[in-house]
Amino acid sequence: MSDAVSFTRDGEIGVITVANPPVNALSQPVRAGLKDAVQAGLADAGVKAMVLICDGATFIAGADIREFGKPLAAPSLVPVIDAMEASDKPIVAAIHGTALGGGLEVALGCHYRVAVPGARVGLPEVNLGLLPGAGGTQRLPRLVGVEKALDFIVQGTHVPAAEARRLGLLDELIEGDLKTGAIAFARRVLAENRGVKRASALPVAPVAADFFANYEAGIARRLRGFKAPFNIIKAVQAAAELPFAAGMKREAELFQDLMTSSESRAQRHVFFAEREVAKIPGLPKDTAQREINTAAVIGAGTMGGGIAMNFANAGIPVTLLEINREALDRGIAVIRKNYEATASKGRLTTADVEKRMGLITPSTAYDDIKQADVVIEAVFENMDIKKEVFRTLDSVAKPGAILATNTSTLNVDEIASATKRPQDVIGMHFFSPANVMRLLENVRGKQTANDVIATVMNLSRRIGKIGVLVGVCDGFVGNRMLHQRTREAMFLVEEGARPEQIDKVLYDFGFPMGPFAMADMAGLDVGYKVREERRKAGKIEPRESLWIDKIVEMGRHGQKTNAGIYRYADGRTPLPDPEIERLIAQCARDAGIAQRQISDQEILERCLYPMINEGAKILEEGIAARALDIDIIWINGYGFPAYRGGPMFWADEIGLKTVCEAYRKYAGQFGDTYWKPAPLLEKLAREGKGFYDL
Ligand code: 3H9
Repeated sequence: MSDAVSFTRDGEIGVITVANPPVNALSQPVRAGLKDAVQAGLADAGVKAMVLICDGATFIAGADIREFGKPLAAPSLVPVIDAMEASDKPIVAAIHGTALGGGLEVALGCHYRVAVPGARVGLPEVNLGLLPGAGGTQRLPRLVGVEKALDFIVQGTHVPAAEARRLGLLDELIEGDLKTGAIAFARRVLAENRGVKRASALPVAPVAADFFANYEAGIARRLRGFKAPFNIIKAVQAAAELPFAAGMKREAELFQDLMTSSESRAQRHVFFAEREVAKIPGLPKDTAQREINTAAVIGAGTMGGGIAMNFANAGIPVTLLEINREALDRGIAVIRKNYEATASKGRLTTADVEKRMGLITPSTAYDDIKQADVVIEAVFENMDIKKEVFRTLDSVAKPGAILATNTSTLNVDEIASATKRPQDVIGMHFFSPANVMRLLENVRGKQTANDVIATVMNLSRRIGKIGVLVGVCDGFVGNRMLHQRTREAMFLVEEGARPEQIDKVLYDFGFPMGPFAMADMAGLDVGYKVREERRKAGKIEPRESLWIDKIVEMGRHGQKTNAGIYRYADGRTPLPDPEIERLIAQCARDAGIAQRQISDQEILERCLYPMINEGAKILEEGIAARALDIDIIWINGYGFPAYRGGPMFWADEIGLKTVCEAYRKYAGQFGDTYWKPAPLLEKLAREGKGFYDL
């Protein structure tokens, strides 16, 4: 056998044990070991049945993703599973932790499956831009039916054992010791002469002729741009229409098609990047952490309320502080309404709602937050107000409490300077709606202590967020790059592109909506106020685009006033408005700009390349430590399509030379005020390298 797989005996039951930490992935030694173990069991006349079980925290969590993209060392997984299924001695998969992807496919190749109640099973390959390529698309429909199998594989969720048992995917749930229970189950199979139950031999229950076309139509909009869900439908259709062997062949072709696709390359990159962001360069893994048992949030507005919900959801008691009693009551009512809406969709029980509400303590007195381990300020975005709050926090918070600001634009160091403990101050920039959006930009100040950073990064994970560490600068990483896109989009409109054309180009690229539809949704008055402040502070842009401000001055603030850049007949569908078209044309004339036809390609380049260039500056300045930090921010906070891997990964895919050449072209056309490539971008392009070669 191999070190990764062992074979022992418990009387007439052969026990195959996989031990390949951390997640028992199906690396080559595991595949080879499984093959040998089954052969050993078959060769041993004393063995009548076998149990497959795993050491460590989990059952096999899938193929070894690190082996992808390279030639696969033999044996490949399919023949290993086929050999297991072909065994005439029953094999029982004993599942704990998670049986995922290739891991579940191994279990589906076994004749029986038992699991501890806390186990979860799933075929999450879709999240890596793949499909289950070791028989999952062929065996699962035979066990649970076509529709359930499709939902299971297209959604890629980790399904709890009890539900998997109901679906018919598991044969039994084992309370108590899994190994003992699984061996007892195998003995029962023998005693009752149940024989081998091969999933591949089961028929597939027929579905309506238009079932697959309808299924595809049902997901087409939501999953546009992703390739894997559509290949999955084809593979499951093959299971329904072809004999098992032919279906397996089709599955292999569709799997290979995905494996070599740019979409899967990007999604695999995202899988590792999401884990990598938690590892901070220069911050030792064993950095001590502060204990976080209680939290407080200052400000019960939309943001503060959403932030408090994250703590309650994670079971951490949180005090929500708001000086104004009415605002506090309103904030608490909104939180309750949010929870009740979730409960009405069946995603929370009434008891859960009460439990979470019970974890949120409303307060109007700073005295009540004296004992909080972490305090997050979410008050109005104004430096003087924030400083005032931090001065107060400095005087009331217990020593060692982490003092965080949710600012999205202001200088964290300046906020920290209002305290005598800048080492305890950090930014925690949540994205709206704060209880939904996964991204958390954690902003390290000049003096933020290492243990504060380590604690906040870990806390992000505890409250279900993906925390990315960034440094202090105007707009941090996300908004600083977004600013570039917004500026060019406004210029493009002035030069003759229609707002709806720009929105469509970015929507088709894969963003959930275009910048102008988004601006109308967020409210145009917000950006207006920011620009006003900037102008008052004397920060005048070399080229100012005034048309949006004119729209705001007409009282059109976006969706909430039923009119903004677009008009809204039904309150939410953006419709182009001839009045706005005339206004834009007039603004262009006033600015001496001749309007022209603008190609979709120019729109894409001018909206996205400046973001990449800004990303290069952000890396040069050390505001983000790695390109992957930027990519994870954009995917989780701004809807950059995961199947393109994030702006920096995408830039590497198209080649930095291409980006640089476009910069030169636009500098020739518009001057280099906004079209000067960052030194890092130029250097990498010259060297034929990408951001991920750094
Ligand atoms: C597949 O199976 C294809 C087949 O259908 C077809 C074959 C022909 N491989 O997430 P964690 C690493 S596709 C390699 O932090 P958790 C991970 O990078 C696969 N490495 O832990 C991390 O490394 P590090 C289908 C893997 O407890 C460490 O393990 N399966 C793999 O929060 C710990 O991971 C999946 O998509 C892997 N498959 O969550 C499952 N998985 O410490 C993917 C993890 O160096 N995995 N690593 O940063 C997961 O969903 C979670 O890791 C799991 C544990 C739930 C298992």
